[in-house]
Amino acid sequence: MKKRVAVIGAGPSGLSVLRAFATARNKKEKIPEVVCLEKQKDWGGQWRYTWRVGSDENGEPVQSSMYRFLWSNGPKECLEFADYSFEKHFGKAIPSYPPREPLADYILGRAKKSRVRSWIRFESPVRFVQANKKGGGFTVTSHDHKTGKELQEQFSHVIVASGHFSVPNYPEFEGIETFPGRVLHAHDFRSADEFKGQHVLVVGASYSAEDIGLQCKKYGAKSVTFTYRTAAMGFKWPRGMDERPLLKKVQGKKVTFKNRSSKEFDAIILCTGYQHSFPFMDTPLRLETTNRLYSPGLYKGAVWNDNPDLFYIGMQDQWYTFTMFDAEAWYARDVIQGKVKLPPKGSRTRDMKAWAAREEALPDASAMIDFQADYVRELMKYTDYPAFDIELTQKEFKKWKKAKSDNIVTYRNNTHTSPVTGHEQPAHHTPWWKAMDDSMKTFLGKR
Ligand code: FAD
Ligand code: NA7
Repeated sequence: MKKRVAVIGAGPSGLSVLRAFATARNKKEKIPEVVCLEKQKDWGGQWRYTWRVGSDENGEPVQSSMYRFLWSNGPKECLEFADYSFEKHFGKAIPSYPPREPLADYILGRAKKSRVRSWIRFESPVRFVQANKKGGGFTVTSHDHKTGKELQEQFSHVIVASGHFSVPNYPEFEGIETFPGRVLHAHDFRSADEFKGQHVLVVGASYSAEDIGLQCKKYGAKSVTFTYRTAAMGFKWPRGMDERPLLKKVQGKKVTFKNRSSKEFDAIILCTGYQHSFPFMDTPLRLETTNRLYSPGLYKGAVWNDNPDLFYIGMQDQWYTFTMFDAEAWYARDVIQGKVKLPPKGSRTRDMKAWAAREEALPDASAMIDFQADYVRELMKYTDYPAFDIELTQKEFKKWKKAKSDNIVTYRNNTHTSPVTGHEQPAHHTPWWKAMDDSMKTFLGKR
């Protein structure tokens, strides 16, 4: 079968794949036809903010879980593209924790320079991917919303880059149906100022809970109470914020917790994570996993071990993001290009088991950071993805973790050093807690 590659999704992971092929093309390598099928009207994935919740204009499920006033929750230096620095994009060094808009501008800035937009078919959700019974390759069925037609096409390779922070995990709690206020999942949270003057209950103890809770307080909620299943986040929260064990039952406005305390709330926000959901993949090709650092079934975290013409990009729990997607994309590209030869299935399985066993034994966050850094290093060994100072990013991640535990409100005022240019980045003109305007103009300008 002639090589022809389908990429599902034009978010950061899909764009990394397109960049990888464009880089090979620019080096005069012969590359196959690449067709990126994207369900939305435009590129950017999660970073394409929408006011919509539920369905988009075509009736497709809304992808983005991002909200107004979202600022990077980690130092941008730890996600910086090795082949396209922030300084190159903005023409100057910028503070380490940008809001969504400048970050989206950076991601799309590289995509535009890659000259790959013509490879993307927008408003084309993939409905089904099936391995062909004879002759190899895949039959990919997609729907073209512009023509209203369904399309069946043949591809030698499929790369799934459809993200995994869009399908909410909704737990059930006794009596929650009697709650008179708003109950929403983080996926549908759009603006913290909606909760001004309210007593807000946030369920969950991870990134979304931490950030959405803080946002609500920053924009005027009267109080924010977090409720955790396994362990409290344990930060030193500003006044009016506290953490309690998991809620036990809801009776109207009153919520009772496992430690028998109770409180009345005006709104409940479920920050209870997301499901990896690939209903469009035929069962033998479907990744089934929770949010973990080494996804089962994926050799080198990216190649479907049972059929190595299929790849999944960006499916891990993420410390590293864009750099890791790049490392995976370059690796997948070179497998497809025949430059990286895969070992037989038995050795691949052994390699996967070793990584999974290492993941199981990780004692703490610092070890997880090192694990994922080693994973990125491992992939980079095989390709020409440009070198960058990974060791520095490990240090910067740990500095960030410490700063958060020292003070959850001020960590975003810190500065970090770029692993690409080696330059320390400047401080922002306004402390994050006081920075209410998250527009790119204000962020990049002077106060
Ligand atoms: P996505 O961004 O989800 O993109 C997937 C793309 O696939 C979308 O364009 C979607 O429309 C498309 N798609 C899905 N299904 C189909 C289909 N069937 N057919 C065709 N197309 C399809 N990361 C950071 O580095 N820093 C941060 O500060 C940060 N903050 C975050 C805050 C929130 C609230 C969330 C949810 C995530 C955050 N992340 C952050 C992580 C974020 O997920 C990644 O940065 C990145 O967006 C992942 O890229 P992706 O391409 O894998 O997935
Ligand atoms: P995560 O990191 O997957 O965290 C999900 C949280 O939800 C976690 O604290 C879970 O508790 C909690 N959870 C899940 N199910 C339940 C039930 N049934 N009851 C109570 N609590 C529950 O998702 P996030 O949305 O925080 O982060 C995902 C991405 O979005 C991340 O990359 C960010 O950058 C933004 P646990 O601790 O497992 O007991």
